[in-house]
Amino acid sequence: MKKSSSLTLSTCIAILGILSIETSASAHIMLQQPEAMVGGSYRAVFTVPHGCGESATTKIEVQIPEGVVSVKPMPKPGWQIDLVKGKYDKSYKVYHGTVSDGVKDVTWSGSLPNDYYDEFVLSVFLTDGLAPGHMLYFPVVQSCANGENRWTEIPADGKLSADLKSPAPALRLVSATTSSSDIKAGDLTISNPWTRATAGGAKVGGGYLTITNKGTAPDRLTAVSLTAAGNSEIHEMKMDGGVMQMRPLANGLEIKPGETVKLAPGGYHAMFMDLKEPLKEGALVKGQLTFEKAGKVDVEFKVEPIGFTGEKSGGSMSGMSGMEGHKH
Ligand SMILES: [Cu+2]
Repeated sequence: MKKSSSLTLSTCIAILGILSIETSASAHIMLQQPEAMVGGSYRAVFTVPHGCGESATTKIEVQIPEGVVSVKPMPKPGWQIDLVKGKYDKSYKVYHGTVSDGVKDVTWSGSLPNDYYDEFVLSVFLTDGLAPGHMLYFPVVQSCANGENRWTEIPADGKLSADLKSPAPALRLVSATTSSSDIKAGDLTISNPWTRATAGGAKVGGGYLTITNKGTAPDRLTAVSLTAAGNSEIHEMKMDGGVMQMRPLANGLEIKPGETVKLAPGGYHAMFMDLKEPLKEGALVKGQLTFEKAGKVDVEFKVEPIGFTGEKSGGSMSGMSGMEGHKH
């Protein structure tokens, strides 16, 4: 082959051809929301991007893995639904009681031309029998007017679905927000109090945590304190004329029944002032929260590294720079 600085037309076509084949091969049947919490319900949306080669899809069969219960398919106009029910390997706790049998296989029959895309939806419950941190696989058999695709391959330990030709749609299981380190105070659950390490003799810091109100009445966070700080306030950050501003919440922070309020960089936070000593990474610093109804609650703020922005960082670094420019 002659070496040339510009690609010939046939080379372009060849490359484009290869690309389009690779694109269609990687367009697997997948779950739209690839992560869910165990011990809760989950809306499993299977996306079907193509048929078998050029052939129209006529059937989508989803096999329900053990530990997934209360399976209900969403009806689809033009598609017939068939359920296969049976006994589970064991019984599982659902909201009110236990179940030991149910839907194990769901099939939609209809027609989806290769040129079209569609979604097939199941409402399910992910029982506590499932292990957070692991992947859960929903094997799918896609039948077409001509042939079938078996999306049933499950990676061996330490291998990735991406390495497989026809991987089963996968769901990453995560633990429910309630962890053993959560603090309960009446109807409130307080989780993950943290702050940031300070450097260069900084006298201010931010405090962050999550509060959930599982009761039927509102409560209010009225004060925060930190043993290492001379003074602490509850602040909010707001955009004001295009500038991020902080201000103390004179009446504290309301936590409505059934709601979760997050104190996080870029939003509500505790403002620790007149720090008596630097906050050292890895340390636990004692503090206290005061609620109107739940009363005083002792907490420990974990000191995270400088620049830490919380588990879902995103663009919340702006919260930090705003804080550094904060004057009292
Ligand atoms: Cu502040």
